[in-house]
Amino acid sequence: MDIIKDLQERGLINQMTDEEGLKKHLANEQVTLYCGFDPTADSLHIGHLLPVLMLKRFQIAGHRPIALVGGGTGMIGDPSGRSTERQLNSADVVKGYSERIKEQLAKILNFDEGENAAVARNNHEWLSQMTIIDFLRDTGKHFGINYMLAKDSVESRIEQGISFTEFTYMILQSLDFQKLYEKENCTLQIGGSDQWGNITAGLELLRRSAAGESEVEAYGLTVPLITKADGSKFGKTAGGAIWLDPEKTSPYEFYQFWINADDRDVIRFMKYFTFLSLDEIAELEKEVETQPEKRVAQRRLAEEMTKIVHDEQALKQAERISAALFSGDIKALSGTEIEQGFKDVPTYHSEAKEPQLLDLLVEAGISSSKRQAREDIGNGAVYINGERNQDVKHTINEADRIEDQFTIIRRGKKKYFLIRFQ
Ligand code: 383
Repeated sequence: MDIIKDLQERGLINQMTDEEGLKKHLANEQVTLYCGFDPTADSLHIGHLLPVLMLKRFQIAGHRPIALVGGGTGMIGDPSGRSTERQLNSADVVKGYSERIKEQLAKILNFDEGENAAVARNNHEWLSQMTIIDFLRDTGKHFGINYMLAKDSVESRIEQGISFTEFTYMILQSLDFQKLYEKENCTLQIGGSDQWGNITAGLELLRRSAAGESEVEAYGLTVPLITKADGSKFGKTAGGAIWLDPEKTSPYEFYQFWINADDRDVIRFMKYFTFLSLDEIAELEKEVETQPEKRVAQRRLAEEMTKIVHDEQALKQAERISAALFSGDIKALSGTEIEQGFKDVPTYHSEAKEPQLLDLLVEAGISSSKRQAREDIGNGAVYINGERNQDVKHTINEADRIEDQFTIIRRGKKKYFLIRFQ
Protein backbone atom coordinates (compact mmCIF):
# COMPACT_ATOMS: atom_id res chain seq x y z
CA MET A 1 0.00 0.00 0.00
CA ASP A 2 1.33 3.39 -1.00
CA ILE A 3 -0.06 5.73 1.65
CA ILE A 4 1.30 8.85 -0.06
CA LYS A 5 -0.54 7.95 -3.25
CA ASP A 6 -3.75 7.44 -1.28
CA LEU A 7 -3.30 10.77 0.50
CA GLN A 8 -2.61 12.51 -2.82
CA GLU A 9 -5.76 11.06 -4.33
CA ARG A 10 -7.71 12.40 -1.42
CA GLY A 11 -6.18 15.84 -1.90
CA LEU A 12 -4.61 15.66 1.54
CA ILE A 13 -1.09 16.74 0.68
CA ASN A 14 -0.08 20.35 0.38
CA GLN A 15 3.71 20.07 0.48
CA MET A 16 6.37 17.42 1.09
CA THR A 17 10.10 17.90 1.51
CA ASP A 18 11.21 14.96 -0.65
CA GLU A 19 8.40 13.00 -2.24
CA GLU A 20 10.45 10.13 -3.65
CA GLY A 21 12.53 9.73 -0.52
CA LEU A 22 9.50 9.82 1.75
CA LYS A 23 7.64 7.26 -0.36
CA LYS A 24 10.55 4.84 -0.14
CA HIS A 25 10.99 5.47 3.56
CA LEU A 26 7.33 4.68 4.25
CA ALA A 27 7.42 1.60 2.05
CA ASN A 28 10.57 0.24 3.70
CA GLU A 29 9.84 0.54 7.40
CA GLN A 30 7.46 1.39 10.17
CA VAL A 31 7.88 5.14 10.43
CA THR A 32 7.39 7.19 13.59
CA LEU A 33 5.81 10.54 12.81
CA TYR A 34 4.49 13.44 14.87
CA CYS A 35 2.21 16.42 14.87
CA GLY A 36 2.05 19.11 17.56
CA PHE A 37 -0.95 20.81 19.16
CA ASP A 38 -0.47 23.86 21.36
CA PRO A 39 -2.83 24.19 24.34
CA THR A 40 -4.22 27.63 23.48
CA ALA A 41 -7.77 26.71 24.52
CA ASP A 42 -9.48 24.05 26.62
CA SER A 43 -10.45 22.08 23.51
CA LEU A 44 -9.34 21.30 20.00
CA HIS A 45 -11.60 22.57 17.24
CA ILE A 46 -12.50 21.45 13.78
CA GLY A 47 -9.44 23.20 12.34
CA HIS A 48 -7.27 20.63 14.17
CA LEU A 49 -9.19 17.66 12.90
CA LEU A 50 -7.46 17.12 9.57
CA PRO A 51 -3.96 16.67 11.06
CA VAL A 52 -5.33 14.48 13.88
CA LEU A 53 -7.04 12.23 11.34
CA MET A 54 -3.89 12.30 9.27
CA LEU A 55 -2.01 10.77 12.20
CA LYS A 56 -4.72 8.15 12.33
CA ARG A 57 -4.37 7.41 8.61
CA PHE A 58 -0.66 6.76 9.11
CA GLN A 59 -1.47 4.58 12.10
CA ILE A 60 -3.96 2.54 10.10
CA ALA A 61 -1.25 2.11 7.44
CA GLY A 62 0.99 0.57 10.13
CA HIS A 63 3.10 3.56 11.15
CA ARG A 64 3.51 4.96 14.64
CA PRO A 65 2.04 8.38 15.43
CA ILE A 66 3.14 10.68 18.23
CA ALA A 67 0.63 13.31 19.29
CA LEU A 68 2.63 16.07 20.86
CA VAL A 69 0.93 18.48 23.22
CA GLY A 70 2.81 21.76 23.38
CA GLY A 71 2.81 22.34 27.12
CA GLY A 72 6.12 24.19 26.66
CA THR A 73 5.56 25.90 23.30
CA GLY A 74 2.06 26.88 24.46
CA MET A 75 3.82 29.09 27.04
CA ILE A 76 5.55 30.98 24.20
CA GLY A 77 3.09 31.34 21.29
CA ASP A 78 3.51 30.42 17.63
CA PRO A 79 3.47 33.51 15.37
CA SER A 80 2.64 31.32 12.29
CA GLY A 81 -0.44 32.50 10.47
CA ARG A 82 -1.14 35.28 12.97
CA SER A 83 -0.93 38.99 12.38
CA THR A 84 -0.70 39.99 16.05
CA GLU A 85 1.15 38.94 19.16
CA ARG A 86 -0.59 36.37 21.36
CA GLN A 87 -1.88 36.95 24.87
CA LEU A 88 0.12 34.70 27.18
CA ASN A 89 -1.77 32.35 29.48
CA SER A 90 -0.58 31.45 32.98
CA ALA A 91 1.30 28.21 33.57
CA ASP A 92 -1.68 26.72 35.41
CA VAL A 93 -4.06 27.50 32.60
CA VAL A 94 -1.72 26.03 29.98
CA LYS A 95 -1.31 22.90 32.11
CA GLY A 96 -5.08 22.50 32.43
CA TYR A 97 -5.59 22.96 28.70
CA SER A 98 -2.81 20.44 27.96
CA GLU A 99 -4.57 17.73 29.94
CA ARG A 100 -7.90 18.32 28.23
CA ILE A 101 -6.31 18.25 24.79
CA LYS A 102 -4.41 15.08 25.51
CA GLU A 103 -7.69 13.38 26.49
CA GLN A 104 -9.33 14.53 23.28
CA LEU A 105 -6.46 13.19 21.19
CA ALA A 106 -6.68 9.86 23.01
CA LYS A 107 -10.34 9.56 22.04
CA ILE A 108 -9.56 9.73 18.33
CA LEU A 109 -6.17 8.03 18.18
CA ASN A 110 -5.51 4.57 19.49
CA PHE A 111 -3.10 5.09 22.40
CA ASP A 112 -3.09 1.65 23.88
CA GLU A 113 -3.16 -1.14 21.39
CA GLY A 114 -0.74 -2.97 19.21
CA GLU A 115 2.86 -2.44 18.33
CA ASN A 116 2.07 0.84 16.60
CA ALA A 117 -0.09 2.30 19.36
CA ALA A 118 -0.14 6.08 19.25
CA VAL A 119 2.08 7.84 21.75
CA ALA A 120 1.43 11.05 23.66
CA ARG A 121 4.26 13.43 24.51
CA ASN A 122 4.35 16.85 26.07
CA ASN A 123 7.23 19.14 25.17
CA HIS A 124 7.05 20.81 28.58
CA GLU A 125 8.96 17.75 29.72
CA TRP A 126 12.18 18.75 27.95
CA LEU A 127 11.74 22.43 27.12
CA SER A 128 11.25 23.33 30.78
CA GLN A 129 14.47 21.53 31.72
CA MET A 130 16.71 23.32 29.29
CA THR A 131 18.98 26.08 30.54
CA ILE A 132 19.28 29.34 28.65
CA ILE A 133 23.02 28.80 28.27
CA ASP A 134 22.56 25.39 26.64
CA PHE A 135 19.79 26.79 24.48
CA LEU A 136 21.88 29.63 23.15
CA ARG A 137 25.10 27.65 22.77
CA ASP A 138 23.86 24.32 21.46
CA THR A 139 20.78 25.24 19.53
CA GLY A 140 20.84 28.96 18.81
CA LYS A 141 24.16 28.63 17.00
CA HIS A 142 22.51 26.61 14.25
CA PHE A 143 20.02 29.35 13.36
CA GLY A 144 21.10 32.28 11.26
CA ILE A 145 19.17 35.46 11.87
CA ASN A 146 18.68 35.98 8.13
CA TYR A 147 17.22 32.50 7.82
CA MET A 148 14.79 33.22 10.64
CA LEU A 149 13.83 36.64 9.31
CA ALA A 150 13.02 35.13 5.92
CA LYS A 151 10.40 32.76 7.39
CA ASP A 152 6.85 33.78 6.52
CA SER A 153 5.77 33.74 10.15
CA VAL A 154 8.40 36.36 11.01
CA GLU A 155 8.64 38.30 7.77
CA SER A 156 4.92 39.00 7.70
CA ARG A 157 5.13 40.44 11.21
CA ILE A 158 8.08 42.77 10.80
CA GLU A 159 5.91 45.79 10.20
CA GLN A 160 3.33 45.02 12.91
CA GLY A 161 6.04 43.99 15.32
CA ILE A 162 7.05 40.68 16.85
CA SER A 163 8.51 40.00 20.28
CA PHE A 164 11.75 38.10 20.77
CA THR A 165 9.55 35.50 22.50
CA GLU A 166 7.51 34.65 19.43
CA PHE A 167 10.49 35.16 17.13
CA THR A 168 12.19 32.29 18.98
CA TYR A 169 9.24 29.92 18.66
CA MET A 170 10.52 28.13 15.55
CA ILE A 171 13.66 27.13 17.43
CA LEU A 172 11.59 25.46 20.15
CA GLN A 173 9.54 23.49 17.64
CA SER A 174 12.79 22.52 15.93
CA LEU A 175 14.18 21.28 19.25
CA ASP A 176 11.14 19.05 19.60
CA PHE A 177 11.76 17.45 16.23
CA GLN A 178 15.39 16.93 17.21
CA LYS A 179 14.40 15.43 20.55
CA LEU A 180 11.83 13.06 19.01
CA TYR A 181 14.24 12.15 16.23
CA GLU A 182 16.93 11.20 18.71
CA LYS A 183 14.81 9.55 21.39
CA GLU A 184 11.93 8.05 19.39
CA ASN A 185 13.42 7.65 15.95
CA CYS A 186 10.76 10.05 14.70
CA THR A 187 11.56 10.86 11.07
CA LEU A 188 8.48 12.72 9.84
CA GLN A 189 6.71 15.81 11.09
CA ILE A 190 3.29 16.70 9.74
CA GLY A 191 1.10 19.76 10.21
CA GLY A 192 -1.11 22.27 8.47
CA SER A 193 0.29 24.44 5.70
CA ASP A 194 0.84 27.19 8.32
CA GLN A 195 3.47 24.90 9.89
CA TRP A 196 5.71 24.51 6.83
CA GLY A 197 8.21 27.08 8.08
CA ASN A 198 8.52 25.49 11.52
CA ILE A 199 8.77 21.98 10.11
CA THR A 200 11.52 22.87 7.64
CA ALA A 201 13.36 24.78 10.38
CA GLY A 202 13.38 21.53 12.37
CA LEU A 203 14.83 19.59 9.44
CA GLU A 204 17.50 22.25 9.13
CA LEU A 205 18.42 21.82 12.79
CA LEU A 206 18.58 18.03 12.43
CA ARG A 207 21.01 18.33 9.53
CA ARG A 208 23.18 21.05 11.02
CA SER A 209 23.51 19.48 14.42
CA ALA A 210 24.37 16.10 12.92
CA ALA A 211 26.78 17.65 10.43
CA GLY A 212 29.45 15.20 9.43
CA GLU A 213 28.56 12.66 12.08
CA SER A 214 25.77 10.79 10.36
CA GLU A 215 23.34 10.92 7.50
CA VAL A 216 19.99 12.37 8.60
CA GLU A 217 16.88 10.89 7.06
CA ALA A 218 13.85 12.94 8.00
CA TYR A 219 10.90 14.53 6.22
CA GLY A 220 8.12 17.08 6.48
CA LEU A 221 4.61 16.99 5.10
CA THR A 222 1.74 19.45 5.31
CA VAL A 223 -2.00 19.15 4.71
CA PRO A 224 -3.88 21.83 2.80
CA LEU A 225 -5.86 24.68 4.22
CA ILE A 226 -9.54 23.85 3.82
CA THR A 227 -11.45 26.20 1.59
CA LYS A 228 -15.18 26.53 0.98
CA ALA A 229 -16.95 27.14 -2.32
CA ASP A 230 -18.76 30.21 -0.97
CA GLY A 231 -15.48 31.77 0.19
CA SER A 232 -16.37 31.82 3.90
CA LYS A 233 -13.96 30.43 6.48
CA PHE A 234 -14.18 26.69 7.15
CA GLY A 235 -15.12 25.75 10.70
CA LYS A 236 -16.64 29.04 11.70
CA THR A 237 -20.40 29.40 12.04
CA ALA A 238 -22.59 32.24 13.26
CA GLY A 239 -22.33 30.63 16.71
CA GLY A 240 -18.49 30.67 16.63
CA ALA A 241 -15.96 27.86 16.31
CA ILE A 242 -16.95 24.20 16.08
CA TRP A 243 -15.22 22.55 19.03
CA LEU A 244 -14.52 18.86 19.52
CA ASP A 245 -15.56 19.04 23.18
CA PRO A 246 -19.24 17.99 23.41
CA GLU A 247 -19.76 20.47 26.25
CA LYS A 248 -18.74 23.35 24.00
CA THR A 249 -20.32 22.16 20.75
CA SER A 250 -23.01 19.56 21.27
CA PRO A 251 -22.89 16.44 19.08
CA TYR A 252 -26.14 17.66 17.54
CA GLU A 253 -24.57 20.99 16.53
CA PHE A 254 -21.52 19.13 15.31
CA TYR A 255 -23.73 16.85 13.23
CA GLN A 256 -25.60 19.87 11.85
CA PHE A 257 -22.34 21.52 10.87
CA TRP A 258 -21.57 18.68 8.46
CA ILE A 259 -25.16 18.25 7.26
CA ASN A 260 -25.00 21.87 6.12
CA ALA A 261 -22.03 21.29 3.80
CA ASP A 262 -22.49 22.84 0.38
CA ASP A 263 -23.05 20.45 -2.57
CA ARG A 264 -19.89 21.91 -4.10
CA ASP A 265 -17.85 21.03 -0.98
CA VAL A 266 -19.30 17.80 0.35
CA ILE A 267 -17.34 15.33 -1.77
CA ARG A 268 -14.04 17.08 -1.11
CA PHE A 269 -14.79 17.05 2.63
CA MET A 270 -15.58 13.33 2.49
CA LYS A 271 -12.17 12.65 0.94
CA TYR A 272 -10.45 14.83 3.52
CA PHE A 273 -12.19 13.76 6.68
CA THR A 274 -13.76 10.31 6.40
CA PHE A 275 -12.20 6.88 6.08
CA LEU A 276 -14.65 5.83 3.36
CA SER A 277 -12.98 4.41 0.27
CA LEU A 278 -12.67 6.55 -2.84
CA ASP A 279 -15.00 4.12 -4.62
CA GLU A 280 -17.71 4.61 -2.05
CA ILE A 281 -17.21 8.38 -2.23
CA ALA A 282 -17.54 8.22 -6.03
CA GLU A 283 -20.94 6.55 -5.57
CA LEU A 284 -22.04 9.33 -3.26
CA GLU A 285 -20.80 11.88 -5.77
CA LYS A 286 -23.31 10.49 -8.25
CA GLU A 287 -26.07 11.05 -5.71
CA VAL A 288 -25.03 14.68 -5.34
CA GLU A 289 -25.20 15.08 -9.12
CA THR A 290 -28.48 13.29 -9.76
CA GLN A 291 -30.53 14.02 -6.64
CA PRO A 292 -28.88 16.75 -4.62
CA GLU A 293 -32.12 17.54 -2.78
CA LYS A 294 -31.83 14.24 -0.91
CA ARG A 295 -28.53 15.29 0.64
CA VAL A 296 -27.42 11.68 0.89
CA ALA A 297 -23.72 12.61 0.88
CA GLN A 298 -24.17 15.31 3.53
CA ARG A 299 -26.01 12.89 5.79
CA ARG A 300 -23.32 10.27 5.35
CA LEU A 301 -20.58 12.82 6.05
CA ALA A 302 -22.35 13.97 9.22
CA GLU A 303 -22.76 10.36 10.36
CA GLU A 304 -19.15 9.43 9.80
CA MET A 305 -17.77 12.54 11.48
CA THR A 306 -20.05 12.33 14.51
CA LYS A 307 -18.99 8.71 15.00
CA ILE A 308 -15.28 9.55 14.69
CA VAL A 309 -15.29 12.52 17.06
CA HIS A 310 -18.11 11.49 19.41
CA ASP A 311 -19.67 8.00 19.34
CA GLU A 312 -22.56 5.89 18.07
CA GLN A 313 -24.83 6.98 20.86
CA ALA A 314 -24.17 10.68 20.26
CA LEU A 315 -24.90 10.08 16.59
CA LYS A 316 -28.21 8.40 17.39
CA GLN A 317 -29.22 11.34 19.57
CA ALA A 318 -28.26 13.84 16.89
CA GLU A 319 -30.33 11.93 14.35
CA ARG A 320 -33.31 11.73 16.69
CA ILE A 321 -33.17 15.46 17.33
CA SER A 322 -32.92 16.24 13.62
CA ALA A 323 -35.85 13.95 12.80
CA ALA A 324 -37.98 15.42 15.60
CA LEU A 325 -37.24 18.96 14.48
CA PHE A 326 -38.04 18.05 10.91
CA SER A 327 -41.36 16.35 11.65
CA GLY A 328 -42.25 18.66 14.52
CA ASP A 329 -42.90 15.68 16.77
CA ILE A 330 -40.97 16.74 19.86
CA LYS A 331 -42.67 14.54 22.47
CA ALA A 332 -40.33 11.60 22.08
CA LEU A 333 -37.17 13.60 22.88
CA SER A 334 -35.35 13.31 26.19
CA GLY A 335 -34.33 16.29 28.30
CA THR A 336 -30.70 16.23 27.11
CA GLU A 337 -31.90 16.00 23.52
CA ILE A 338 -34.20 18.99 24.08
CA GLU A 339 -31.28 20.97 25.51
CA GLN A 340 -29.07 20.18 22.51
CA GLY A 341 -31.70 20.69 19.85
CA PHE A 342 -33.10 23.94 21.23
CA LYS A 343 -29.91 25.54 22.48
CA ASP A 344 -30.25 28.50 20.15
CA VAL A 345 -33.98 29.20 20.43
CA PRO A 346 -35.38 31.93 22.69
CA THR A 347 -35.71 30.55 26.21
CA TYR A 348 -38.06 31.62 28.98
CA HIS A 349 -37.72 30.58 32.62
CA SER A 350 -41.19 30.12 34.02
CA GLU A 351 -41.61 30.69 37.77
CA ALA A 352 -45.04 29.08 37.68
CA LYS A 353 -45.15 25.35 37.24
CA GLU A 354 -48.67 25.33 35.81
CA PRO A 355 -49.20 28.65 33.99
CA GLN A 356 -52.14 29.42 31.78
CA LEU A 357 -51.06 28.93 28.18
CA LEU A 358 -52.47 32.36 27.37
CA ASP A 359 -50.37 34.08 30.07
CA LEU A 360 -47.29 32.12 29.16
CA LEU A 361 -47.46 33.20 25.51
CA VAL A 362 -47.44 36.84 26.57
CA GLU A 363 -44.88 36.56 29.40
CA ALA A 364 -42.45 34.62 27.24
CA GLY A 365 -42.80 37.15 24.43
CA ILE A 366 -44.23 34.55 22.06
CA SER A 367 -47.35 36.62 21.35
CA SER A 368 -47.28 40.41 21.54
CA SER A 369 -50.42 40.83 23.67
CA LYS A 370 -53.16 38.86 25.34
CA ARG A 371 -55.44 39.61 22.42
CA GLN A 372 -52.84 38.40 19.99
CA ALA A 373 -52.27 35.27 22.10
CA ARG A 374 -55.98 34.47 22.04
CA GLU A 375 -55.99 34.91 18.29
CA ASP A 376 -52.89 32.76 17.83
CA ILE A 377 -54.39 29.92 19.85
CA GLY A 378 -57.75 30.25 18.12
CA ASN A 379 -56.14 30.22 14.68
CA GLY A 380 -54.35 26.99 15.45
CA ALA A 381 -50.92 28.63 15.26
CA VAL A 382 -49.79 27.39 18.68
CA TYR A 383 -48.19 23.99 19.25
CA ILE A 384 -47.15 22.44 22.56
CA ASN A 385 -44.36 19.89 22.06
CA GLY A 386 -45.37 19.56 18.45
CA GLU A 387 -49.10 19.17 19.03
CA ARG A 388 -51.54 21.89 18.04
CA ASN A 389 -53.49 23.31 20.97
CA GLN A 390 -56.57 25.45 20.28
CA ASP A 391 -57.89 25.67 23.81
CA VAL A 392 -57.66 29.31 24.97
CA LYS A 393 -58.26 28.10 28.52
CA HIS A 394 -55.48 25.50 28.48
CA THR A 395 -53.26 25.25 31.54
CA ILE A 396 -49.76 23.84 31.15
CA ASN A 397 -49.72 20.56 33.06
CA GLU A 398 -47.47 17.64 33.80
CA ALA A 399 -48.13 16.01 30.45
CA ASP A 400 -46.87 19.17 28.70
CA ARG A 401 -43.56 19.16 30.59
CA ILE A 402 -40.81 16.93 29.22
CA GLU A 403 -38.94 15.35 32.13
CA ASP A 404 -40.87 17.85 34.24
CA GLN A 405 -38.50 20.58 33.05
CA PHE A 406 -39.08 21.62 29.45
CA THR A 407 -41.95 22.61 27.20
CA ILE A 408 -41.40 23.50 23.58
CA ILE A 409 -43.86 25.98 22.17
CA ARG A 410 -44.04 26.63 18.48
CA ARG A 411 -45.84 29.54 16.93
CA GLY A 412 -46.58 29.32 13.22
CA LYS A 413 -44.50 27.13 10.97
CA LYS A 414 -41.13 27.20 12.67
CA LYS A 415 -40.79 29.76 15.43
CA TYR A 416 -39.68 27.70 18.42
CA PHE A 417 -39.49 28.72 22.07
CA LEU A 418 -38.10 26.77 24.99
CA ILE A 419 -39.85 27.09 28.35
CA ARG A 420 -37.78 25.95 31.32
CA PHE A 421 -39.40 25.16 34.65
CA GLN A 422 -37.53 25.30 37.95
C1 383 B 1 4.24 22.67 18.82
C2 383 B 1 5.41 21.97 19.00
C3 383 B 1 5.86 21.12 17.98
C4 383 B 1 5.16 20.96 16.83
C5 383 B 1 3.98 21.69 16.64
C6 383 B 1 3.52 22.54 17.64
C7 383 B 1 2.26 23.33 17.46
C8 383 B 1 2.31 24.26 16.25
C9 383 B 1 0.95 24.97 16.11
N1 383 B 1 -0.04 24.23 15.60
C10 383 B 1 -1.42 24.68 15.57
C11 383 B 1 -2.03 24.64 16.96
O1 383 B 1 -1.38 24.14 17.88
O2 383 B 1 0.78 26.10 16.48
N2 383 B 1 3.34 25.27 16.36
O3 383 B 1 -3.18 25.12 17.08
C12 383 B 1 -2.22 23.79 14.59
N3 383 B 1 -1.94 22.38 14.77
C13 383 B 1 -2.55 21.51 13.72
C14 383 B 1 -1.97 21.84 12.38
C15 383 B 1 -2.57 23.21 12.17
C16 383 B 1 -1.94 24.20 13.17
O4 383 B 1 -2.18 21.93 16.03
O5 383 B 1 -2.37 23.64 10.84
C17 383 B 1 -4.01 22.92 12.50
O6 383 B 1 -3.93 21.85 13.52
O7 383 B 1 -0.58 21.80 12.28
O8 383 B 1 -2.46 25.51 12.97
O9 383 B 1 7.00 20.42 18.16
